[in-house]
Amino acid sequence: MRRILVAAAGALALALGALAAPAGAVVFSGGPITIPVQGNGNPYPSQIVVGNLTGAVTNVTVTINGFSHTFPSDVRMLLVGPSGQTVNLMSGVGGGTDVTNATLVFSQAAPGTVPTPIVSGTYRPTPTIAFNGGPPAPAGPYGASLAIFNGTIPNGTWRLFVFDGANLDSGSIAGWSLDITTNGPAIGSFAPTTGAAGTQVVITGTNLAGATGVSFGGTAATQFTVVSPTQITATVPPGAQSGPITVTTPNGTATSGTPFQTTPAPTITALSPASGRVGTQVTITGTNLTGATQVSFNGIPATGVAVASPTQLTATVPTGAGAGTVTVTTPGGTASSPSPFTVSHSRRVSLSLSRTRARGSVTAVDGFTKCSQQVAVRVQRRVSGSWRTVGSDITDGNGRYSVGNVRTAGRYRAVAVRQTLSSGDVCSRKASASARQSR
Ligand SMILES: [Ca+2]
Repeated sequence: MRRILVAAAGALALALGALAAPAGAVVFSGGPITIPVQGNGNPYPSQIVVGNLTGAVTNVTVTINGFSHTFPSDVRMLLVGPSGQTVNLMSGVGGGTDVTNATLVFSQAAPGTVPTPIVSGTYRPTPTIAFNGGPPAPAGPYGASLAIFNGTIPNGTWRLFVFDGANLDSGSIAGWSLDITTNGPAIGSFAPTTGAAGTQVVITGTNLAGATGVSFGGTAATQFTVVSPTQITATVPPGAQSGPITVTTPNGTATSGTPFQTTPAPTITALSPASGRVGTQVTITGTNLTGATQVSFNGIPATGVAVASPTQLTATVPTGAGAGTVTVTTPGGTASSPSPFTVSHSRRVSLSLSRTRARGSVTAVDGFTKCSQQVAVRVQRRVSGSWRTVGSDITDGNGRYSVGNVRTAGRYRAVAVRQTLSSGDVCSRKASASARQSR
């Protein structure tokens, strides 16, 4: 229904969209509004609740979608921000020419105002007459520039009051939205999304410049680098639990929408047995052992590692291992045993007798040379049913010993005595086969 006959058909909805929203703008959408023949729109106002933005507003654009009316100059639109600032977006504009399903973007940076007749486009607010809607719309005077919102806090309820100021002719709005840009930080994404302490994480977002702090699950990162206003690299701190990442700048604190998952550090609580030879299978009990990539005995990688459960794994004492701390390395870190594992080293002792001397060597079966070199050897003769030491020596760098005093006829043997080294390694006692000296 039109009060004035106009030949033109409804304006074409031209998608001009020349002014893209600034980088980092966040869009919030509101629902449809019915515009009656005369009076307040329904709802009055239409509301958009904005939350979780940081910092202060630096730009707001408003989009009116699906605007239709048979006499658009009847329409008044007032936007009210959460702190009470107002902008008369469009009142008394468009004359009597039908507008059908137009998209009107209000941006203070647009070059022009809403034209008559109305076509889709991006425009500055165009209040050609006063907004004189009643409560609950606030009383005037009203702002005419969207810059009035700059510097305000964006979070809260934004209200759009629409009403029809003249009889006859009605219309509708399909929906509306706010594109809000702030100077506050925001986190868009981060990678990787899981990791252990020490993992470097790339955080991508906006307004990250000047960051003074980064945290993972509430634990402050001690190392982070602001690469650019849109990127920070940060290292997951020790002890961090799974949880959101935050970035704090002088303009606020951004919180990631999803948690960073930390890989928990492993622990070792017990070794069973706590001592043994090379080749012994040891059961290691602890926590967070899943995914163990290496088990070491005093720095020597174990063989036969098998993870039975998150709290238990087995490993075999490797050749070359000495006494010392057992470590388990998982993606979450490296755990050390609370007490050392003791390695006992089996030995072989050879003996040959000349007319005057007993000679031979000590060999560590597992190759652990500290149990063959510089170790004590006693040479003994069998006397009246027991072994009596006739001489002793310390082996040389090749494990060899040499003892005199074997001229007396009888049975002899050489004994490498049990020794516990300062490292905790145990060199097992071993006697050679006996040999006979005959005169
Ligand atoms: Ca009307």
